[in-house]
Amino acid sequence: MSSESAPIRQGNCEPCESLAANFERHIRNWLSRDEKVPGDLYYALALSVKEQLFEHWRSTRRQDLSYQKKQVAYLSLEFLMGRALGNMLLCLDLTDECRQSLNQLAIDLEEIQEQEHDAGLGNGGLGRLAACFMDSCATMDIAATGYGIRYEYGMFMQRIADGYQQEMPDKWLRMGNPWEVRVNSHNVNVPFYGRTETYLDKKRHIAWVDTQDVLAVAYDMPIPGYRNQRVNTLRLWKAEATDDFDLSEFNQGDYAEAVARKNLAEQITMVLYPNDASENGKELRLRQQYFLSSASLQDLLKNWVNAFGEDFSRFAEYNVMQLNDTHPSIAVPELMRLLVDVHGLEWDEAWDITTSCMAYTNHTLLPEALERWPVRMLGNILPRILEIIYEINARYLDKVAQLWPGDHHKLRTLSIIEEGHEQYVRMAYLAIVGSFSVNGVAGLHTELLKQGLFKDFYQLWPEKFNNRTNGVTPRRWLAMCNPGLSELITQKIGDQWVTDLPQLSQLRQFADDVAFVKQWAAIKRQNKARLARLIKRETGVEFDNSMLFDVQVKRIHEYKRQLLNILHVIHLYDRICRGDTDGMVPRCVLIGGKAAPGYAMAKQIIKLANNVAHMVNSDKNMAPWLRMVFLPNYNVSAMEKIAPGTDLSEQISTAGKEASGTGNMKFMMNGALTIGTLDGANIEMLEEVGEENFFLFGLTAAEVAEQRKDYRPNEIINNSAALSGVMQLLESGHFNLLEPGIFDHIIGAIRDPYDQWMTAADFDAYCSAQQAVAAAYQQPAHWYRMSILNTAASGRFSSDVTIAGYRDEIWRA
Ligand code: 26Q
Repeated sequence: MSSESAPIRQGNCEPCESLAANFERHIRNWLSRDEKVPGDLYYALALSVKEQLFEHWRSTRRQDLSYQKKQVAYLSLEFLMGRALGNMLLCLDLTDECRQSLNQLAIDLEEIQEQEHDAGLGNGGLGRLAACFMDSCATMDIAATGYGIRYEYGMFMQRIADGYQQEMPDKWLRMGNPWEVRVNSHNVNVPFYGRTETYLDKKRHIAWVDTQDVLAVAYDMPIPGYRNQRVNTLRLWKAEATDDFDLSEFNQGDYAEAVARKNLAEQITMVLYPNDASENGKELRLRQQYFLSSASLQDLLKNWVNAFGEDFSRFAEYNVMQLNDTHPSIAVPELMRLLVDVHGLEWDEAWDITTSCMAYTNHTLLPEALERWPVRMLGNILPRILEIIYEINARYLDKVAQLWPGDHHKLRTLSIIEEGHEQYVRMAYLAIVGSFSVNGVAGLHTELLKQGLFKDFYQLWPEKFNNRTNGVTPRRWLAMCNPGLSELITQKIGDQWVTDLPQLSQLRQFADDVAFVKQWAAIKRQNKARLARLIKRETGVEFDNSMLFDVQVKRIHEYKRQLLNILHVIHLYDRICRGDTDGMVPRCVLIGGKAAPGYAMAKQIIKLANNVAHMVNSDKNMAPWLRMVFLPNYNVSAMEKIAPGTDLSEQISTAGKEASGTGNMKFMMNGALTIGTLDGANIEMLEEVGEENFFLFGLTAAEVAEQRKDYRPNEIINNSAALSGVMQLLESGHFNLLEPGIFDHIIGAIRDPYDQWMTAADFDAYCSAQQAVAAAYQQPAHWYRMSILNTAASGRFSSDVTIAGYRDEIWRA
């Protein structure tokens, strides 16, 4: 390869021009104007940085297309990339050079970075995980391609009006996207609708005919590894109308109408569904899923055929597809269709290949979030795919019947098709049957899958099941977002931690070093000041960085229990009103996150947070003790300022409900302490850092399951002075004096014996843990010692560690 002898320094490969020269050329030629607007400067800089990548991007592509390595395809409906510029500069080691060149023009790099619009092509954890994985694969020299959708509108922008969430469209491409490259040569057609026909030549074939095809156009984004020479690709598909769309209408003279109708095809990639937990069953969503799956698999098969012709015997040796939840699981029957109908393989051979290539990651334990598609809808949109699903199911149920002879109940419960008034395809079952690997995303989560949701499948195929605890990339989530702390760490232990995060354990030896602790504390204070500026700008509320910064940011969901956090704030408010401030610590509480637009209870929780914040902040007596804000429009770039500036991270989900969590890891890396339940990856964080450095409280998953049988929240409330006080304030309408009744549902939910999230059950334990937090924060040496030990113990939660597990145990790449 031509790149092998190139200098290690990727950004400066001769004979390429320097970044500075390239940047000037872009400003001069491309912008052709004299006054320098920040948005244009950002665009020019981004184009220059992209050009620095081209050579290695091309050589990576060329190398990978020769199949010296196994190719990983990460299929995901979401890639929550956030901003790219800072990360690109970091990976290319161009940050300092770039800052200097800009300074010469009297331009501030940070101000330019703020011009970039977040690529918010995901809802939350699952989408951001995909982005972290892309970074780790490139850094670890794994030949991985991310396949996703180029939504015109990403995750909605959240505004708060009168305390309520309002959704605004996120037209993230309005100013153009300097990072993407449209590659017309990779266009493929994706079929929809039509019907199937059987025909015979040498053997029986099935043809899917009279389809309405949609053109998938590839837009590639570069994914550079950290200071190596690999540049992987994130390939996002855009839907466009094909030219032969509805030709008949043309001929009838309806030219203009027919052209206008092409918009229907383009709808497919118009908008990201802003739902992060419940399945919503919309036809357009199914079309998105199939569009992504089909376009991506056609692309992979095309690459293969280009290299090896129609011989697929070694395809599975060189290809693996990781399914990010069931969202792209329609890829299982689609690969069967392409191999059997298009490439002429026999069913058994195709099934062997499919089940040797596909691997499925599950991200949820909530039964209501499991995807199912009505058979009727699927059969209408994708008739051939439905036939293939039936065939897969019939052959698989034969095996089930052999294992449990005569057990009709088993057949019914294990079938991919759910019977009933309306039939459904159970996508998780399809994914499990079609994959060689099924993984959960944290230890507890995987165990609960094996014992609960997927118990029968675990009996059938124990060898398929494995755990891969999530991780986050230390490049973005420490090196880039917290330069102060990064520099201090590097001074002490060198810079190898950036690609080998477990090395952070060396920080333990400095936990009692007075000078080091002082530096550590000073950096936290600066980061808190930076966060306070953001909060002031966005909300007008002032946070004082000598106070404890107590933060909960994540999607708003009942199981995540933002409500428990708010009830605690009300309790503090109640105590301050009564003059009971013994052992209290001055505290600033920050809550942020988006509610799914159709999730009424989540929206009420946002309203409650805002109303409580308003009461707290407008009461003079509170000022020395308590501040609270709801930060609007929480997203990736906000988290880059939030995590470094946080003292206390709230990870307080009902045990057994949060599959893993990944925000918890970002906070830990940046030296926040966690108050949390035994849920998801919290359990493993606690294991790493030790109970003495973690504020643990609440019921275990097993206790939650047990107590649910006889849960009496009203008794719990009556027996708790603290919670009674809180309920009294809430029920008296203290926080909604001019809006009577608006919190009745929330109050009802807390008192409901069927409250799935058992907020009341954990309230007292939570308050006690918060008192322990307050006590600890009053001893700075002790607090910062714990803070250092948390960062030092966060090495295992690097996505590099996670990806090493995927690579060695699943992909065998
Ligand atoms: C499904 C059907 C229709 C429309 C939307 C959806 C949909 C979309 C996104 C359902 C779920 C999601 C996202 C789920 C998610 O983010 N799960 C989180 O995944 C993280 C990464 O593994 C975990 O850390 C979190 O615990 C888990 O909640």
